[in-house]
Amino acid sequence: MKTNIREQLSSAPKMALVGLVSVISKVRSMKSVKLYGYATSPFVRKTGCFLYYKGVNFTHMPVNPIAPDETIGFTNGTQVPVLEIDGEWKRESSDHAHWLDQVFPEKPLCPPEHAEKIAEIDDWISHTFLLNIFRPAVDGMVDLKARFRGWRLAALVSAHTPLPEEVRHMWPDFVSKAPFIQAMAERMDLSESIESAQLRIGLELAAHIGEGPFIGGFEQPTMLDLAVFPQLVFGFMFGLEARLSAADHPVIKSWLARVAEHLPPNPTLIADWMQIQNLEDALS
Ligand SMILES: N[C@@H](CCC(=O)N[C@@H](CS)C(=O)NCC(=O)O)C(=O)O
Repeated sequence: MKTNIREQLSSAPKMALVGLVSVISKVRSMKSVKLYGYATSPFVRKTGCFLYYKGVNFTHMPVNPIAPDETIGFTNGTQVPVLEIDGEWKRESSDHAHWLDQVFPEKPLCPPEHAEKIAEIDDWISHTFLLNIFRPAVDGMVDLKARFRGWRLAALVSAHTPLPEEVRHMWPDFVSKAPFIQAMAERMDLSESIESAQLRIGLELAAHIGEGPFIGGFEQPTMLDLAVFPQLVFGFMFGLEARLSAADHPVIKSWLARVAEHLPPNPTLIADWMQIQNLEDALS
């Protein structure tokens, strides 16, 4: 018994040293990760969800859309999201998924064995699903409902980077006239009505989920699920829509519940104190 205690006592400093060394090496291997952007951008929310899903510690660096130079001047551009890892930075949200997989291989966003199928569906997400989110802005936020939406978006931006009152008032017009939105308009089929485009894209999404459990029939979430999910819940959680309309489709509703299990309760980057409704309530 005595020997045991003595042995234990003599090994205690060694164990403490081993613990200390492992803490030091963890701290050393910790990367500095920053995500620059405003959370009203679907592309910023997408990269945000990549980081949340992987469990990577990161700092959200809010960018003021009317003064982007203050934060992302180092890129010589105005486009968000910008992901920075240990001082190196990249634009383009889909490229972020591949970069994150290289730096943090656990929980791959694009498992190599599925890369081809993922690239194909990601193309639909970028050029159809995400593009269509900007359709109301392209059509001009002219009716009162659309203007309320625009004002709420301005309030959400203001929660992080306060905008002057006049700017908030004019936000729906600013958004509609933004050059990048005008450029998107050129890639849209404006002959299809908003309602019919929304319905068609919703059905296409349900087809991509199919039997699931995740988009493309994959067993684990990938960059595809994380690109779509935050867009479908954002409006409901933050006061842009009263009901979670995406959950009207049973396939999409159960998929939303499955993806939600892999993310924090607020996966959108918008400050918690701006949240109006809980996703749990809509999915239960
Ligand atoms: N293909 C890019 C699109 C990013 C994008 O369009 N970002 C918009 C915000 S939603 C933006 O930064 N617009 C301002 C600008 O381009 O000057 C991506 O996937 O990251």
